[in-house]
Amino acid sequence: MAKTRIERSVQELYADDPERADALAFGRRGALRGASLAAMGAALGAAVPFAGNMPRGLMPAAFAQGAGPALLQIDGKEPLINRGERPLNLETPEHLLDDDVTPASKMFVRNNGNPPEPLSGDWRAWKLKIDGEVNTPLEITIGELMSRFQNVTYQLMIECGGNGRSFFVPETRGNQWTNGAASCARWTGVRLRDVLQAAGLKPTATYTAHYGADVHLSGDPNRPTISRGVRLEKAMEEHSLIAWAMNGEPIPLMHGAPLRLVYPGWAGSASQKWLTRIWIRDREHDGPGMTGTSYRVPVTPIVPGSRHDGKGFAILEEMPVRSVLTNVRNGQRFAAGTRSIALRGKAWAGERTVKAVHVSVDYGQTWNVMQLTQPVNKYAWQVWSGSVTLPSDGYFEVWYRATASDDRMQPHVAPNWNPSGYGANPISRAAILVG
Ligand SMILES: Nc1nc2c(c(=O)[nH]1)N[C@H]1C(S)=C(S)[C@@H](COP(=O)(O)O)O[C@H]1N2
Ligand SMILES: [Mo]
Repeated sequence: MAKTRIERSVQELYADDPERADALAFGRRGALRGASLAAMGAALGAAVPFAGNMPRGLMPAAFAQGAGPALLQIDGKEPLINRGERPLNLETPEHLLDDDVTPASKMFVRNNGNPPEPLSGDWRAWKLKIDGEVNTPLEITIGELMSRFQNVTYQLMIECGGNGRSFFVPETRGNQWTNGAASCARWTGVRLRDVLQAAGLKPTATYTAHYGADVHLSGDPNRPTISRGVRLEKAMEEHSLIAWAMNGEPIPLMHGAPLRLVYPGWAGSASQKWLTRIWIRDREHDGPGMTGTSYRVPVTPIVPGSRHDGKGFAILEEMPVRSVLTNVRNGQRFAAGTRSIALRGKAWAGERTVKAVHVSVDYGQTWNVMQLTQPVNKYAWQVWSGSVTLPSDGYFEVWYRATASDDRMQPHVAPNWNPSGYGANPISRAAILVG
């Protein structure tokens, strides 16, 4: 009879040394059996009905998140996941992405520096400068933007380029986001292209460069916290906005009051908050956030964990396909005898639409097709829903994955490892316990 010695709890071992835990639990035959199966069940808190399908080399979802994340509550917000206080970075717990339109109270916060002081006086007097490769540089107030150009409202995704970063192996530097550095609020403003056309683009106009009023952590007023830009094609896209309102209200301070850019579907870092200046350049912008490995990804795969200066990398633009589960939390318990669970979530795919969401509760042997709404406009997320049936009580993992209109699907592991950790969108997983 094969013997498996488990010298410490499986859970402890997974936390400490996942590879060794895996080798011990799965043994040479690569399947959970005998004592290791019992130990796994004990650690997970229930029998594992689909243990035979449990893949070796993948940490059980119940262990993957470690201890519950630390929360932080700031004014006007629900408690969000604390990803650092200086600068302030808050992640939305996945289950708080359940609203069709993300309210300000649940929106993730990503700051590279310190937000400016709250405005006193009329926010409509805030000035935006447009200069560089234009015929008529503009200095225009929000009030003038409102009256001179067509006002539009769209529901738009803003997603941090590093969303999902914590799924990279090995770990990369940067905020260890899970899936919650994403929002989909209703933004009101004017099209950037209308304003650029009013300024008159010179034939040399190639790229935008954005500046905001937040303050570099060093305190140096002349040092931008972040200054990214986009190719002119994206700036001229009809959903690229200069926005002054979110969900029908003035933009909250943390989200860029009183004026910000919104470039939906692309890395959120281009969506400059506290916007003061758009410099039109005759070449690719080279401000902080545009060089080295910052918002840049390998064109051909590099060795995970290797050092790289970013030479030959491409600028991160469109975000990849991703899904979130919003009505069930990782680790949630259900009453004994529960055999059907309703599930609901969101999915989005950068520039594209999502064409399918699939859910598996047996480690990927069978996939259930979920229902999926159409986006309310381009760049809005889609709502998925459906139900799964369970054969018995026990420990299960809900795996959910979206497929984009170009047939790209969330992969089994975070793809294209890169030093700063962009674009990680592996199949998402939530542990559930029945009984
Ligand atoms: N001025 C300024 N704009 C900024 C940032 C910043 O630090 N300063 N962070 C960017 C990044 S990296 C992201 S992901 C989004 C986050 O927007 P939110 O904080 O409103 O959710 O804002 C972008 N705009
Ligand atoms: Mo970001």
